[in-house]
Amino acid sequence: MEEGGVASWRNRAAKLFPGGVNSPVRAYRAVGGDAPIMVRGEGSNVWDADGNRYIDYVGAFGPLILGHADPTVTRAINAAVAAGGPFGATAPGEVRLAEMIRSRMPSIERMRFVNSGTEAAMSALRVARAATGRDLVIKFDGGYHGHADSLLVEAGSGAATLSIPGSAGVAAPVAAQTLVAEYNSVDSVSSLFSSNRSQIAAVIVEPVAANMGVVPPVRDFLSGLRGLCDQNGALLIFDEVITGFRVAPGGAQELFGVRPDMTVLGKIIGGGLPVGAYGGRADLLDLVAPAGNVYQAGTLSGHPVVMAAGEATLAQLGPELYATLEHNGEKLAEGLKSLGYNVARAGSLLTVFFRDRLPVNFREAKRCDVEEFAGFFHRLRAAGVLIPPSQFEAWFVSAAHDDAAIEATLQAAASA
Ligand code: KE4
Repeated sequence: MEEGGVASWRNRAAKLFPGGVNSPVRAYRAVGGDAPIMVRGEGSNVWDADGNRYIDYVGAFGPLILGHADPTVTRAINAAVAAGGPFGATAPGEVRLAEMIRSRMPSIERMRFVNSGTEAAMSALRVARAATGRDLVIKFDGGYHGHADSLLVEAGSGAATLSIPGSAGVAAPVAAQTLVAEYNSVDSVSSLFSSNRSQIAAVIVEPVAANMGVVPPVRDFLSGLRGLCDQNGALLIFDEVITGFRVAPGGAQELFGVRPDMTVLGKIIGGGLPVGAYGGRADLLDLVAPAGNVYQAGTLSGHPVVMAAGEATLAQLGPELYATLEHNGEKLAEGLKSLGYNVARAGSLLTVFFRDRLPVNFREAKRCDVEEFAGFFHRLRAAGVLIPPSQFEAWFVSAAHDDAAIEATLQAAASA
């Protein structure tokens, strides 16, 4: 066990990192209370530095579809580490993992590995601008695609369609290149295309929104985006960093039968190690250096250990695994509903929303009672169940959450 308890580690971290964390959501600002210090994970459980065990629905925010410390993934990582590298050169693991991805997502004819979802999303937008010669892109209010400047924007006020910076440090002219539409509203996208004719390079969308809480696409939303992009000469980019290989073997694009021009991936394809990838039509990816003139590079892109973890993960994602994920997700969601909670679910992703009706967009999601959510969060935590510390995140159910874990979760929720 690491030396020192939670308080000691938290104090040391507070002196080193902004807010004491290496990613904001971990600081628990949305729910209050003391952020945890985790030291071990196994299956569906995590332990903090004081030895407290939790049933974990954070799952590192998505990568751990098999649960913590999957033995096969761990063995693959250990073997890859022992083999040396990275090499600053292509290695077989990149080829094997890319072939696995392409076999499951045929829209990804060619791809490039990077080291985070952020890198993947910003690179895909760069390709889209190069391919179309246009500068503007459309994202959705409540959609999150990493922290690249052009994606940290908020909807302009009122009629103004130009966005304003969503973070300090984002230059206004950069923010103005991104237009913000309303999720599940094809009309809001259509009007942006009409008022910005021939200027929009791409629409980037989470095919199942998971960063406003889980908000599935309404009928004809995704196909409507496909049609608008085709009519207006723009590219459709699916951000499948969360949904990829989770909501179906071929991701949301298989589940909903809509083929994007490019796809952004992350999380699961790295088996818990730092990864991202963007890919799609061959003619688009061949614009990327050194094949083309869109520059993008990365010292550790395609890292052999990351590729081995991703390969060992995807290799286990077969029909039985998806049946288990669906069983686990459904059992948990139906159990929570029977306790009176309002639950949105997409496979093994779910969110308990504290409002009378399930939201269909971020404007509605923001009307949730976040105070009530915070109370629910802390009562579950006290009962040994850890969910993401924000109303606007998804619970990540893994294949390792067996019936006992789910029943214990429901017992905790019954009195939360
Ligand atoms: P990363 O750069 O964090 O690897 O990926 C960014 C990203 C891109 N696209 C989608 C749909 C995402 O959900 C993310 C990152 N997800 C958040 C959780 N909602 C990561 C958690 C965090 O920021 O610490």
